[in-house]
Amino acid sequence: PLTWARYHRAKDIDAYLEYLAALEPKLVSLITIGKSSEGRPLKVVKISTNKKRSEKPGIWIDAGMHGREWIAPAVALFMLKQLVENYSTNRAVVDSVDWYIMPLANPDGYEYTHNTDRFWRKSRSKKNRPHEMGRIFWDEDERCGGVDLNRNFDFHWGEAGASDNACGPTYAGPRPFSEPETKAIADFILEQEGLKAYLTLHSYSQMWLLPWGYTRQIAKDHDDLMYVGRRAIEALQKVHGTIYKIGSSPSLLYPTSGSSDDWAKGRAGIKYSYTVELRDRGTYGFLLPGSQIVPTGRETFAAVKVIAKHIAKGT
Ligand code: 0X9
Ligand code: ZN
Repeated sequence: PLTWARYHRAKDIDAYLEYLAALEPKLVSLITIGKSSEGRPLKVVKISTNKKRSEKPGIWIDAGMHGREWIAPAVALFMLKQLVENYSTNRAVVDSVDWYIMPLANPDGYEYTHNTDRFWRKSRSKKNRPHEMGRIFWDEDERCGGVDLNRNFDFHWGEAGASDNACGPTYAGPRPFSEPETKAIADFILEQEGLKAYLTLHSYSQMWLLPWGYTRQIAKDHDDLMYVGRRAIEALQKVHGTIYKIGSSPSLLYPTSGSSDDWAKGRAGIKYSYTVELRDRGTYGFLLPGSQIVPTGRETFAAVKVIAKHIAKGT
């Protein structure tokens, strides 16, 4: 059965989004922002108490850019549940902020991890190498399709920490925004006014990462991002004692370029841009048991509410 203790397939996730929209039509709108390489709809849930043009600050959250990181879409869904089904408890953040949540940014990669290769990371676009037209491949994988969506954004694309090897897991793609998924996200984000926070949910390692990823230099407003991020992980820790590290990607992990967090800040001008690496720290890694969905959802939502309340104050 569909429960919060299990990870769900793309079609069941979509069905839940439809359910939420039907449950609270005044609050929830479902927006299809494009189609994946394999033709799946790319869906964003907008939660807003005013349907018309809004003066409110906005927060964007995407999840599942990497197929194998199953906890991320599950946490995005859990937050949607809190915002919509438990609206009365979370009024403060629903009424003061417009929420844009995309639970499944890479539906093709996600489905591929369910039916073929549990550790697939990239999109599932097919490669077109003109000189290979007509060639018969040994098997599906020999073609080395797929692009790392988190290396495909048009900001310092193809520099440090991205691969130009189409067979590698961090392949940046043939050009920036070669993938319909990244292009759709970027176009949609640029159309919105008033976005003040950008969050992208990944796993694993329990880290709250802030720009820049492409350089070791700190952002001009690094202190603001650290201050708000610290308060977020403090709130997170209060729920179940889970400890997060905070800092930039080069200082805690490794540098990467063409990543969505850098693009959101550097190109889209969204001040509070973070990559959240959810549970755990490696005990289960990508195979985090479904029994951890609810606790991970609870603690992450506590942190996200700190960010939402902060942007609601208008600073
Ligand atoms: O490498 C990534 O894309 C992210 N880690 S993951 O294990 N989920 O793949 C980290 C990205 C952090 N952001 C930047 N470095 N810009
Ligand atoms: Zn990831």
